[in-house]
Amino acid sequence: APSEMDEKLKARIENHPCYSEEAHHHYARMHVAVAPACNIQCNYCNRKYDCANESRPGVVSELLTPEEAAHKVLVVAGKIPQMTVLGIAGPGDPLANPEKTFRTFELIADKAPDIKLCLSTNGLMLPDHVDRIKALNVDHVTITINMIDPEVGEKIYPWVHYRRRRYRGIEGVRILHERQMEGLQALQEADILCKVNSVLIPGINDEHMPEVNKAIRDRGAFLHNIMPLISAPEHGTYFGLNGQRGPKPKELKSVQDKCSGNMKMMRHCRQCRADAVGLLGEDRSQEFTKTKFMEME
Ligand code: CLF
Ligand code: SF4
Repeated sequence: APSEMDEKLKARIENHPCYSEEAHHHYARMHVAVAPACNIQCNYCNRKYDCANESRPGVVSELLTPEEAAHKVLVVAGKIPQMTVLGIAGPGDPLANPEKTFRTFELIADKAPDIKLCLSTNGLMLPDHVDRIKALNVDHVTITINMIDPEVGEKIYPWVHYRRRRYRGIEGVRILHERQMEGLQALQEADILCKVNSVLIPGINDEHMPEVNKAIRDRGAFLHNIMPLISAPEHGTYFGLNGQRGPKPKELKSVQDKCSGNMKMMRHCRQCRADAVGLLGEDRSQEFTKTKFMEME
């Protein structure tokens, strides 16, 4: 029965600050920045900064080795008792750095088995790794899906690097799209919870968003997080295409509202940095820089 399903889902998300709106006041998450490489190019990305698919552009997170990351997680968990979720979300794409990402998860699962593991990806390599994700007990995955129509995608992604070859233009976008849909379906089959992030880019994918919403809903995603493109003129660049601006709050809300009749929308995303620590909306990353946490027990 659907209500029984809802109860089960509720139990699975109730202490995840991103997946449950109520939870974000009481439960904290942290990210460890162990994944520097990326395998696609988004037009809105400036690679000097964190991956904008999950994170706030214009922020440079401190890169850690898996061992340093595991040490940091234990230190933070000892100081912040509400810490329930550990996510890997950059600064590049976690699945473009599979050895680093999975090594980090293994170390943490071994030393702190109560911490839930979470992963955010552009989806290109996801189908190859679903078995490993399942085996490591990662039950929450986020895929950033900005389009389901390669003609829209052509305006967002200039190239995709896949199995040692670079594909430009629509050819690359088609691969990305097929892999995202395949990955989504594989997560559903493996019973791994999936949220979809979409970066809203006015004039590019705003009118297309209800179609994206329908496609992901049909393939089992349970939460849709439509995030604003953030342009950052203070860094000398407008993130995006030919000086593309981010949506106004009203524009964002209107697209979220259009999709909200169909599935649960996330509206409390804080576009965290790849080394974020604490409750959503509080940034304690500076308390736990490498020089500081390496000294802490
Ligand atoms: Fe991190 Fe992302 Fe997991 Fe959350 S953040 S990997 S799902 S644990 Fe959350 Fe931050 Fe928004 Fe991400 S508020 S940017 S949605
Ligand atoms: Fe940049 Fe993230 Fe896009 Fe890679 S996936 S190009 S890191 S925004």
